[in-house]
Amino acid sequence: MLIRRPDACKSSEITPEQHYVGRRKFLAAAGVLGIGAVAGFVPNACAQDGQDPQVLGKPYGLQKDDKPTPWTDVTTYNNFYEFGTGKGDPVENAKAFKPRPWTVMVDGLVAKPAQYQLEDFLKPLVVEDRIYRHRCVEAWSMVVPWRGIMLADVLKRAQPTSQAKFVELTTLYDPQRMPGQQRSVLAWPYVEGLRLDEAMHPLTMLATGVYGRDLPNQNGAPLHLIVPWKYGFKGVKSIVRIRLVDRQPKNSWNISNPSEYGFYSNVNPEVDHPRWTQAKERRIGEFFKRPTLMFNGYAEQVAAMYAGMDLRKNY
Ligand SMILES: Nc1nc2c(c(=O)[nH]1)N[C@H]1C(S)=C(S)[C@@H](COP(=O)(O)O)O[C@H]1N2
Ligand SMILES: [Mo]
Repeated sequence: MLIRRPDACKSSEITPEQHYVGRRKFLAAAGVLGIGAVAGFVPNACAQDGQDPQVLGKPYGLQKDDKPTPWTDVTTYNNFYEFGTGKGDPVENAKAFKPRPWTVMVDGLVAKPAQYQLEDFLKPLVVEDRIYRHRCVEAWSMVVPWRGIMLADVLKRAQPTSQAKFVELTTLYDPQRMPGQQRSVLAWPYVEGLRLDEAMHPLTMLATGVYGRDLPNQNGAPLHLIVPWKYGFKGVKSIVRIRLVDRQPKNSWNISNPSEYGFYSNVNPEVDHPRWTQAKERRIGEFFKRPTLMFNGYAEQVAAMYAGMDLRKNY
């Protein structure tokens, strides 16, 4: 199989098969299938350090014409208000941010609450590369090769009690290190929540990387929640606390503007934002708009969780 690389990119040691399945899976798949059985995505942008970004991982819910959004777009077009409200602000203003050392607290209604150093938090858990669709509430979208752990594995380790019904996830609060927090654009720290079944869903990830690399600061290093059937703002960045609670948590966007941002925030082309349509989206890097899909294309996997709920009321 031929992999064409942009000339400016150095070739790397990885094989085409590894592009597709990721290193760990590759070893297993190579044994079972024989090498060379699968097609790979061609990396379509060069990383700033001159190495190829690796499109690793298994695609989840991708449509026929979905291709990974170039590394450069994924890492320079960001929403991260702690580092400014412009799309280009986070990559500039988060340069000096140090996401190590980092501590994560898992507490609330669990049998085993604990505060972890990031390395200990991650060490026993399975890391996977997964390509997901990503839809922002602002009607643009991307396709992103994330690397990360499953939130379900984190929760199982903590052992939620029978009273636990929701999970609340919180960004670091440190206005010195996150200068955007010196202005009251949002209720800081940024908080998001999921119902326990949503948090336990096998698609729900905590990203630790993208394109096979450690997560850049602007993408929410070192831990960024990824819930691919919901609008991007549910995906709280730079998480320091995961708390199990018995009531629906208050989420930052809902606090600042309840009529525009609900708790569920499921991608739904039939429920418009009060100020714009959600029926279509602009894929970053493309000119023509695409129709938005129910649950961002993940209906088959997640619709059952919302059976019987009025999704206009629970927006
Ligand atoms: N702490 C925090 N998390 C955040 C945000 C933010 O401003 N602060 N923005 C959200 C929004 S609106 C989106 S679309 C995604 C963007 O993630 P990305 O930059 O990795 O694509 O992060 C979400 N998580
Ligand atoms: Mo967003």
